[in-house]
Amino acid sequence: MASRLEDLLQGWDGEEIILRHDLPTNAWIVVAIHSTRLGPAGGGTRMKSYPSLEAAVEDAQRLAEGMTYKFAVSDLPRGGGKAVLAVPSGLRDADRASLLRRYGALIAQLGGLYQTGPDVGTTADDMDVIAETGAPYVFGRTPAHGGSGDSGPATAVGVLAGMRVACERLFGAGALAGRRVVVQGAGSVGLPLLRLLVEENADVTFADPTPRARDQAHAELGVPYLDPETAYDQECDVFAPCALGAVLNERTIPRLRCRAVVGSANNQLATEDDAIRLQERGILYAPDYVVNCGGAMALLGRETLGWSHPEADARIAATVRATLTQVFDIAAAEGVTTVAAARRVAEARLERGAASA
Ligand code: NAD
Ligand code: PPY
Repeated sequence: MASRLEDLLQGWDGEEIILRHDLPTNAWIVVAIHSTRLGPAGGGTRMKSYPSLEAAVEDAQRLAEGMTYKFAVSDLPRGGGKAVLAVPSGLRDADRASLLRRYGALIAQLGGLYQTGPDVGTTADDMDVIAETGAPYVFGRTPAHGGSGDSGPATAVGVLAGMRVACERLFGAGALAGRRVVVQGAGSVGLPLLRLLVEENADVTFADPTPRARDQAHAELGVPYLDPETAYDQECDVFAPCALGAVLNERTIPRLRCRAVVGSANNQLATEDDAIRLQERGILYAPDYVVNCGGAMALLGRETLGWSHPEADARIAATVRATLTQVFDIAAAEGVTTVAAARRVAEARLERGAASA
């Protein structure tokens, strides 16, 4: 009988999985290349502890698939990939740095097949370390090391643009002033998103279980915070998941009291059925990869295409607006979920891009 790991590897529709055990730290390195139809695979490096190797492989696979669609809707010449460093809990700083250097050497060995950047659990400083051995295939280094730095603010620009489009659909006007928005997670995307929403005079609250993140956002912006457990139950116009994946599921969707979901988290839906659950509840869902492409666009645009910071922000807002409008139009005209509509838009661009490559 095939093991669960074999099932995951054999059942995946992506191109390649590179799996390496790092003996000195007992970590697993998983590089998932989902598609190179539009170009070399790009996607960040996630570092965290997983309950099992299988869970790490599955996460890398799902995240890499999301990157394929994200680049397709961003009209950037990259395919989808993602790496997971599944580390034992309590990894010491020196061990962490040496793992990152060995991981960089693996990226260099792949010779450009996979190009990385930050994701949950890694920062611009970590990209500097990975680039010591992994250059030139590392995006998002610190500005001091020649990179474009934290991609969170650029991602927030795209999420804000997505919220405007959703509000236009629901209320006939995209202005966010007075709109009640609940932001789940005040990290590298959530905090700059909160800043933008406060500038727009939105009526914002947020939740974050990490005291440092919560206190920073509250002290800087004066916005009220919620118990993270109650975030789903808040009556609001827009719920913005900016923390974890799989937060929209059969347990949370019945609790939601929002009109729309627009957030940055990758893989927000636990299963495909959750798109139908949202539709049945009349909640307008902005598919994650359509609205969270800002970080990827800024990293590649600023580091390989010569975009200035303001140019990147303008392109991100315009791209999210155009794609999300198209997705909502298809969903409304054909009665399909926004997830199915987004998939169709992305697949069409993949076909077109592959044909012209
Ligand atoms: P981050 O780690 O900087 O921030 C996440 C925050 O969420 C942390 O402050 C954490 O304490 C908080 N959090 C954890 N569990 C929570 C819960 N149950 N309720 C509320 N808050 C909780 O991560 P990030 O870079 O801001 O990314 C957030 C999400 O957006 C991730 O899913 C990431 O994959 C996705 N994303 C990020 C970018 C980017 O540019 N950073 C781009 C695309 C997608
Ligand atoms: C994401 O948007 O989830 C990313 O992983 C961003 C990214 C894109 C390209 C290289 C590295 C990171």
